[in-house]
Parts: sequence; C-alpha cells; structure tokens
Amino acid sequence: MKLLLISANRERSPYPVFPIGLAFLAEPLTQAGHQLAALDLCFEADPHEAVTAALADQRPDAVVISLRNLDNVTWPGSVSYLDALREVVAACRGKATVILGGSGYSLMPVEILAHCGADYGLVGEGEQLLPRLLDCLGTGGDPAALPGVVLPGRATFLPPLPLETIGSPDRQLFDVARYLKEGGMANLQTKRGCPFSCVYCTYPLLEGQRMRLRPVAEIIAELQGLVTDHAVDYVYFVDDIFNYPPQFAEQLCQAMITAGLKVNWSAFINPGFITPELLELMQRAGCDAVEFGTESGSPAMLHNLGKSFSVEQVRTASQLCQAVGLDFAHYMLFGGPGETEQTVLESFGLMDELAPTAVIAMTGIRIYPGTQLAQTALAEGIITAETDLLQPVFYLAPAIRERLAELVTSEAMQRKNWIVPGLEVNVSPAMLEAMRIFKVRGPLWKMIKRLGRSHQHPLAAAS
Ligand code: B12
Ligand code: SF4
Repeated sequence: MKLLLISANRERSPYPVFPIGLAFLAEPLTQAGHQLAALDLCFEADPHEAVTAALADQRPDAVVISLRNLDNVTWPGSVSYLDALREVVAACRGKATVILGGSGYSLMPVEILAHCGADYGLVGEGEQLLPRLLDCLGTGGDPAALPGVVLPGRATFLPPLPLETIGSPDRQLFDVARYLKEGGMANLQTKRGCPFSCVYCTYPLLEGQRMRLRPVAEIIAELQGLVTDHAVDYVYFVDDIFNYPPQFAEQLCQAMITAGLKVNWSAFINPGFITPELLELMQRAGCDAVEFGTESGSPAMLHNLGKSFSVEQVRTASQLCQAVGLDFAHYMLFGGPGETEQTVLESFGLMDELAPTAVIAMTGIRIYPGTQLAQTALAEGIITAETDLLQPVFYLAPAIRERLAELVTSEAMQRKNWIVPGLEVNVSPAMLEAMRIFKVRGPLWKMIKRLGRSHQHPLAAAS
C-alpha cells in the first residue's frame, strides 16, 4: 500500500520534539512491503493546506496519523490539540483510509476515535500491530479480531500485545537537522516500560510495567548514525527512567565511553538508583544534565503520590550532582491528594536546601482514566463516571485548591531557579523561542543560571 505518515504534533514548548514514534514504525512498514511518504505538521504554517497538498501529491491508500499529545497538561492555561487533530482527519476522510495511533491517542482511544471521526484507531506500540491491520484491510479480513484495533461505534477492543523485541527507528522520513536546530537535540529510546506505580502516571499504561531493553550494541550504532549521518551532538534519552535498571545504564554508559562518541546528552533519572559510580560513568559518557521526577519535597506527599523514593534519597542524589558539578533539575507536581500549604512549603524548603540548577513546577495534576488518581478523584467527587476526560481535568487537593496558584507563584517568584510553566513564572513560549536563537544544546532550563531576576509573563499575570 501507499502510506502517508502524518505527525500531527505542532507543539514547540518546551521545544519541538522529533517524531520518534513514527520513525520506529517506518522500518517494519517498509519490511511489510509498503511505500512510505511523510508529512510533519510541526513546521507547516498551514496544516490544512499541507495535508491537502500531500494527499494530492502522494495519493495514499491509507493515512497513518500519530497523535503524541492530547493537550499541554498545563493548568490553568491548558490547550487541547484534539480539535486540530479532527481538522487533519477531516481533510483526509474520503481520500484515504485514516488510521490513528500514538501515545496521546492510546490514552483514550475510543473517545478520540469518536471525536475525530477516523476509520480506525490502534492502541499501543505500532511496529507489529499496524502492519497486521494494513494486511487485514488489504485482504478483507475482520480488523475487530486484531489486538489493539478500535473501530468507530464500538466501546471495546482487544488489548494490544506488547512487543517482545524493540527495533531501531528509521529517521530518514523526517528532518532531524531541523529538530536539532530548533529543538537543540535529537532523541533516542533505549528501553520501554516502567515497573513503578506513581498514582497519577500514564507511562506504565502506555509502555507496560515489564521492562524491555534494547541491545546495547544497537543503541551505540544508532548513536553513531546520528552523529555521522545527521551531525547530532546532543541527545535526549526518552526512556521513562534512564537509570533503571542501574546495571543496564552502566553497561550503556561503558559502551558509549568505549565508542568515544562525541555527543552530550540528558535524561530523566530516578533519585533512588543513583550512585557516585553511575554518575561518574554517565558524565564520562557525555551526560551534562539530568532531570529528576521528584514531584514533592514532603515525605507525606511522596507517599501519597506513590513515589518509589524518599526525601533522603532525593537529598543524596542532589548532593552527588552538586559534588561533580552536573546540572540538575527537579520537577515538582503540586496539588495532589493530601497537598496542603505546609506540604507545598516543605517542597520549597527542600529545593532551597538542595539548590538545583532549576526547579520545574506544575500545579494541578491531569487526571487520566486507568490511573489510581482517577479513582481517588472519583471517590472524592472531583469527577464522576460521566466526566469527559478528553478535555483536561486537573486534580487539585480541596485543602489548597483556591490558594495553590497564588502560593506557588509568590514563592517561586522569590527564587531565581524556579520555572512554573502554567503560571508563566520565568518562562513563556516567546522566551523559549528566543533562547534557542543562541543555539543552545540540551534542555533550556540550564540557561536559567543566566537569568537576572525572577519575572512573570504579563499575559499570565493578567489571567
Ligand atoms: C520523553 C517525553 C518527553 C520529553 C521529550 C524529549 C524529546 N527530545 O523527545 C519532554 C520532557 C521534552 C516532553 C515534553 C512534553 N510532553 Co512528553 N513524554 C515523553 C515520554 C516519556 C516518551 C515519549 C517518547 O518519545 N516515546 C518513545 C516513542 C517511540 O513512543 P511513541 O511516540 O509513543 O510511539 C509508539 C506508539 O505510540 C505507537 N505510535 C506512534 N504513532 C503512531 C501512529 C499510529 C497510526 C499507530 C498505529 C501507532 C503509533 O508506535 C510507536 C512505537 O512503538 C511520554 C510518555 C511515554 N512513556 O510515552 C511523554 C508524553 C508523550 N508527553 C506528554 C506531554 C503532554 C508532553 C508535553 C505537552 C508536556 C509539557 N507541557 O511540556 C510536552 C510536549 C513537547 C512537544 N514539543 O511535543 C504526554 C502526551 C499525552 C498527553 N497527556 O497529552 C505523554 C504521553 C506523557 C503523559 N502525560 O501521559 N515529553
Ligand atoms: S512517574 Fe516515573 S517512576 Fe512513576 S510510574 Fe511514571 S514513569 Fe514510572
């Protein structure tokens, strides 16, 4: 079949991210005998016109649309991308079979299919399932009998099958150089799955709790290819947790050192699994920044959020980064079950003590179906069984709901290293775009050290 792969993601904050999900599908689709073309809407001024032109040009049998993000998960100024997706689907309908997939899609597949009016949806990893669906469509089989396939008007589908072996992405359909230029990095995935159970998190739902590791030699070859074929000098590892299992992270870092790769990188790491030895290896392998999904500095809140580590481990991990001069950021998530003014202030206190390069804080926690947080919200009457979670609904603990934004803004404004995207403290989309002009590589939060004083973007201040 002739296929048109469309990456629907147009979000540029915190930076444009390369559509690695579709790149992973390219190889198995080609292997299955399909002919591929791609359209990346990230850099298109007029998506409707771009889709119409690509359809006229390519005349595909099927359009494969990747929906990475549902919305920007930012309270209070949340932005949904679903209406834009519906317009893309509408432009394709009647001209080709339209198939939806991707991480955003997989979170609420039945609802999104109904909202957008595509022909089929496919939940989960697409490497094996998408060729199977296309084969079935080509041979007149029954798609409803295939795992992960969602059909219009049907409320249920067979659960998707996780891949046993993860392949390698084929990036040539997309503009790696432009993402490097405008986003400051390439991306790479070394494994899938997360065995932990944080109450709000969708990652185990998307990737499963069983970890599946890619062979180290393949990862090194992919890195080498990025350097030689695309002049990549900075990579972000998109793994849920880079340093778990720690032995795998060690092996990978050793192999990167041995390969002598001229590439810097950063990743999300868990404070519970960091040792001086691993941190040293990571630095020698090119790591110049790490991000901790810490979420709170209050022991009670770490417990309520289902985090796997303690405040003491957060402290030790931060001290290790300080000792070796590695830039590090802690993410904070305010407003979860049991949050009070006191627990918020505990988080500010811990961050003051640890003095990370940056703290990136979100207020309110997006509620997703299938998470423990959704059950809590249901039990507390914050949502009902009928609440439409396609449009972002945020959990805000009753005790702090009215005061949270004001409290976090006023505290964050007193600190130079705090970034609060939803409340636009020390960040705005325009500011992010402007910073990239200086050809920064890696996460922009590293630049916060150069910020003169804290400020709030005027638009947010007014809203
Ligand atoms: C790493 C990551 C980031 C990094 C990206 C770094 C980088 N340089 O790439 C950072 C921290 C910058 C980031 C930012 C954001 N992220 Co993010 N991120 C992730 C994470 C952990 C992994 C994404 C990834 O690369 N996966 C690897 C690829 C291979 O997987 P994949 O894209 O899902 O593709 C597979 C399948 O989905 C499927 N597939 C993909 N497309 C298609 C199409 C079809 C038709 C089919 C059949 C199958 C299919 O097959 C692929 C291969 O198996 C996911 C969570 C997760 N575990 O998935 C969140 C996630 C994608 N992010 C999310 C969000 C919301 C955001 C932000 C909007 C948050 C914010 N306000 O800043 C921004 C948006 C950035 C942007 N410009 O788009 C959400 C999206 C869903 C939602 N809730 O809306 C996720 C799912 C997390 C969550 N909250 O649930 N993110
Ligand atoms: S927050 Fe991190 S550790 Fe917790 S479940 Fe999600 S991916 Fe796993």
